Amino acid sequence: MEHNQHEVIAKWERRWLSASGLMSLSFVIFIAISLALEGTHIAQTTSRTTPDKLSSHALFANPGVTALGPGKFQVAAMAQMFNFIPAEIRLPVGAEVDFYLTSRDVLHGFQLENTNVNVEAIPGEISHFKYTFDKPGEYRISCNEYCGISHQNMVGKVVILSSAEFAQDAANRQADALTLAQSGNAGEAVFNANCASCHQATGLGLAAVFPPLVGHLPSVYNADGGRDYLVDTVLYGMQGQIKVDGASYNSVMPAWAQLSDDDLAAALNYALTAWGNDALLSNFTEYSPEEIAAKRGQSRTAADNYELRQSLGLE
Ligand code: HEC
Ligand SMILES: [Cu+2]
Repeated sequence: MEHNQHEVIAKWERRWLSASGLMSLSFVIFIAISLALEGTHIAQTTSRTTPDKLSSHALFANPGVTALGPGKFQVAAMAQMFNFIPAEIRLPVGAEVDFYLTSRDVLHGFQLENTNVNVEAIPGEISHFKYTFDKPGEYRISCNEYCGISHQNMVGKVVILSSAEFAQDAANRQADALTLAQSGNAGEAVFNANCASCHQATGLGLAAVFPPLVGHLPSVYNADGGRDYLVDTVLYGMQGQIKVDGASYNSVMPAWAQLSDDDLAAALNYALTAWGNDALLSNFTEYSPEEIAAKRGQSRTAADNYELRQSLGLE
């Protein structure tokens, strides 16, 4: 190689090296600027827990909004396949919020539209971050970490109301809760909040992924041992390959022990009688909360329930 050519190459090499050096430097500067001026925070892990302890956890046993003082709120939120609990967070404008976030199963994201909030929901860890909502309106929460087949449907929202609306809202919710409890529609509310993300509000499920409950659940109930099996399944989950109406499903039904006895009894009663299912039941008596309570605290697993299901003689 000629001496001259070598010089030229060395010159270009130096240019490229300084260009990439400058680029790295500018990235560091951008990060420093966003930390210092844009109010970017890094969420802190405040403590650890495990998903099975959440139902008795001080923060997560009753997830949602807690007023801490004038304009100050605490929100305990959980992510799970494939929704956020609570699905909707309602707060007054100006609310200074301490968020505590965890996951009940796998890694999820918690990204709040039009804000700089973008936090990972990590099973076993509780992330803490603060945000002040200065503008009224709706902020969508989306999961931005792929978490499974229905990941794209995993959304929630924060609704920021005027102070007057917020006060009215609280009064309305109290009244609603009362009518719901009186009219016996509690089961529908529990089902839609917890079960519909997979089995769908129509009970039709999702082809090849989540089994339908319409037209199917009564045959499980009517089977010998079916009534007990359903309680075990909502309390401890179920996993294994099953066939429903000729189609195969092989996924995970999560455990719902974190829901109260009343809620679980109501959800089962609803799913067994909604969508025309009631016409297919034989000898149906509604589940009572006591019946759910009596089956708690066992060391059953989702695999045990699969075995139990095999013994019911379905299909
Ligand atoms: C994350 C998705 C998901 C959610 C949420 C969910 N389920 Fe399921 N469920 C499943 C899957 C998947 C199966 C089938 C499991 C398998 O393939 O082994 C199932 C099975 C069932 C079964 C057993 C059906 C049978 O044929 O044995 C019942 C009963 C049931 N779910 C009720 C509920 C109720 C009630 C809720 C709400 C409290 C709920 N599910 C919430 C995914 C879900
Ligand atoms: Cu997710």
